[in-house]
Amino acid sequence: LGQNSKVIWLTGLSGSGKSTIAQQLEQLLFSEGYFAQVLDGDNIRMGISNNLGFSVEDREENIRRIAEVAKLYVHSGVITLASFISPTRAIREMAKNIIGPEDFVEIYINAPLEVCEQRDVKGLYAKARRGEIKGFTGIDSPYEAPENPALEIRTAEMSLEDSTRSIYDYLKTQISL
Ligand code: GGZ
Repeated sequence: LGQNSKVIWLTGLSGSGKSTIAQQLEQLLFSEGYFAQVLDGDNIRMGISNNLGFSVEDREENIRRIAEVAKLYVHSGVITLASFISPTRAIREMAKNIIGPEDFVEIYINAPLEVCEQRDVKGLYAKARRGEIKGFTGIDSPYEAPENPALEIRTAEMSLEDSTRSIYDYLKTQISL
C-alpha cells in the first residue's frame, strides 16, 4: 500500500463526536485504498481494559494499554485511529511517548460541554448530574484541552462529513499519507 502509517489520536469530551468521526474516517480511508482501524471504547473497554474503570489510575492504565496496542498496529502498517477521551495532558504525553512522537498525531475534537451535554446520546451526562455516575469527565472530573494539537475540529460548527474530510485532507497534505 505504501501508506505512511500513523496513530491518529482523537481526544475530546464524551459526546464530542470522536468515535463517529473515527468510524467515518476509517470508511473514507478504505474507499481511498488505505488500511485503517479504529480503536475506541467499544473495542477496548469491552476487551483488554474490561477490568478498568474511570479513576485517574484506571484511565492512565487504559491509555497505557491502548498506546501499546496502537504502537503494534502502526508498526504493522495500519493507520490507527484512536478515539479516547484521554483527559489530561500528562496522559496524552504518555501515549505519545509510548507510541513514539514521530508516529503520534494529536487531533482535538472540540465541542463545548453544553453541546455534548445537550446531545447526551447515552444519557450519561444526565446520570452524572444526578450523581449516579461519579467522576464523569467535564462534570466532576477534569478535561484539559490540548495546547498544541496538530489539528482542531469544532464539531458544533461543522457537519460530520466536513469534519471527517478536513482530517483526511490534513493527513493527505501534511502527513503525506
Ligand atoms: C467519562 C465515561 C465515564 C466517566 C463511562 N467519564 O460517550 P461514551 O461513554 O461512549 O464515551 C465515554 C467512554 C470514555 O472511555 P475512554 O476509554 O475514552 O476514557 S479515558 O480515555 O478517560 O480512559 C463514556 C463512557 O466511557 N464513560 N463512565 N466517568 N466517560
